[in-house]
Amino acid sequence: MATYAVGDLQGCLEALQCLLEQVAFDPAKDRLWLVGDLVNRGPQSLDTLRFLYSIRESLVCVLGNHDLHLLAAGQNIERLKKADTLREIIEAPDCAELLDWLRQQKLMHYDEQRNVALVHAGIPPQWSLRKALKCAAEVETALRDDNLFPPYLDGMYGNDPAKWDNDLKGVTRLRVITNYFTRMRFCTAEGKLDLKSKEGLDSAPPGYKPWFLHKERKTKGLKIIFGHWAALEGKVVEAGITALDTGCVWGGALTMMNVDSDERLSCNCDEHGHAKPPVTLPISEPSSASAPR
Ligand SMILES: [Mn+2]
Repeated sequence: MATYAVGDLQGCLEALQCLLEQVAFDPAKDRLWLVGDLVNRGPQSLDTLRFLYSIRESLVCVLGNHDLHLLAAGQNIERLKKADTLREIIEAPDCAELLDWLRQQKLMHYDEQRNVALVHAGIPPQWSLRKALKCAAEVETALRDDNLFPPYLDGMYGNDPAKWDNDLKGVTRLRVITNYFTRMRFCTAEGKLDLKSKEGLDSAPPGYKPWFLHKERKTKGLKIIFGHWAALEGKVVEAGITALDTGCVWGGALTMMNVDSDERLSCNCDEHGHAKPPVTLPISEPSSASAPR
């Protein structure tokens, strides 16, 4: 029995299948942790969701911003934007079943035995593990509650307020929690968010740092696995912190790690998010030759 964590899928089902084959993943014995952003932008959002649903008993899944956007579009299709590739899901005959399952997923998973947390974007520096779990649970409760679900999705969008305050109430409170767990990259030591910069470590606005690099961060000692930030290319040198989004949907790769050994493997993708045929070295054929798929 092995436990693997995989980066943002964004509808790149071929790459996921390629990695599961490489480790001979057995849903009856093995476990797969997903950092969220299961769908959108990539080529096979509906098929990806259907596949994950079929092995749901073997999954631990936290929600990303694109997954929440899908849930919101499921309530109101007008929310779909031009770049979204989610319409096929909304119009599928099994949409309700798939989104009902998605709604039950968490914002944060904590494995006590391993002392590992799984989140989509991160945990703000000013929150302890306990605080983070409490706040995640507030959103998870709203997601599962038929009365709270629609107003939560309505009020979820937006960048303000930029910073947590214990006195925040209602949908505003849930919006800040959601932004921390699913959209954060750079923030101040006090947790004030900058949601505009999306590039690498050196693109921090003055006074801001990547959420995991603040000296005062209260979750030091906890292992944290996250996705969302493709520009990091999976390269983070900070004790306990593992970045798994290597941009498969943007012509990068899908990365998977064994949660216990930290061993990583990846599947390269083309610019449309399709898995590239495995490269065999030494290359004896012209590099332009691509095997028919
Ligand atoms: Mn994301």
